[in-house]
Amino acid sequence: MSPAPFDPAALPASVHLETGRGGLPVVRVVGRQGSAELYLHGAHLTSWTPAGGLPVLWLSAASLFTEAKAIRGGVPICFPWFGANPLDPAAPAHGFARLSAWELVGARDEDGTVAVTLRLADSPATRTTAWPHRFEALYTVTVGARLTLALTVTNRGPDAVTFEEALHSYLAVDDIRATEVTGLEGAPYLDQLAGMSVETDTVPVRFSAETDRIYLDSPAATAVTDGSGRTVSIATGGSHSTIVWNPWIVKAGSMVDFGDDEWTGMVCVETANVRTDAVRLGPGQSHTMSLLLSAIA
Ligand code: TA6
Repeated sequence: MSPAPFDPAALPASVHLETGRGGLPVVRVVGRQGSAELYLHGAHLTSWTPAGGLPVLWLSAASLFTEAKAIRGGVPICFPWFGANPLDPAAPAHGFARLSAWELVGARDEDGTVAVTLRLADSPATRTTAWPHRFEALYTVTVGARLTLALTVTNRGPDAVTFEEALHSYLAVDDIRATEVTGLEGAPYLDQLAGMSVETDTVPVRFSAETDRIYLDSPAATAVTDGSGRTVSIATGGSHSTIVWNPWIVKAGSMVDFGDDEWTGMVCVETANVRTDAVRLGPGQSHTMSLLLSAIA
């Protein structure tokens, strides 16, 4: 059952639907507990700043705000596949969700914490892709002193479906060379830069070159410390994969929407269900994947 049409005039005073960069519609949240920007293009969260704190998400200064391209930074939504599509080499990397126009279907401010819900459902465009299934996705961004992201996918078709998903979070760091990711020690990972070889680290993830790791059946909690004294903790629900990525110098220089020197200021720690952790839903079933970000200065 599709939700009742949402009346943008019913928005709380802390939520504004405006025209953002590139003329793309953006939901701007200015709540007592935190502020954020959420583009309808891709349901793309481009910024979150807890009240009295520093921005937690990284956004490239070279990002292209156009419907033809995913925004670089923030939290892209990868759905219904991760990376290249194995059935269709011409399909967009990381699926169609981050290239789609989502609709605003809900917004509420509860004591300064603001929740905004966007919706995407199958369409003639999605039904001609390598994943042609009937579905509804609801994405709720809850902006406060902490940030909660929750992606609920419902199978609206008559058959079971399997999909991959990732909340591809770009976190701002003081210097990637002084940054470490804890919580994944001892967990096996696929090294995407070494033919998907299976490796294990007994120490926190540290960075001295391009790093691209897929942890399957991964722990539910990680944390990022960047040498500046700030720690960002990531607690997940319904997620069994974690991806850790920094492009380093050469790959950063190869991306038109990524500044050549920006690689030092970001790390991706992605909350996901990919490869053998892909989600399988029977007809009418739903699945929610969530993450909770807390910044501890
Ligand atoms: O999450 C890591 C990754 O799969 C990397 O391999 C790199 O491709 C990154 O995602 C960014 O992908 P994008 O399609 O957004 O340029």
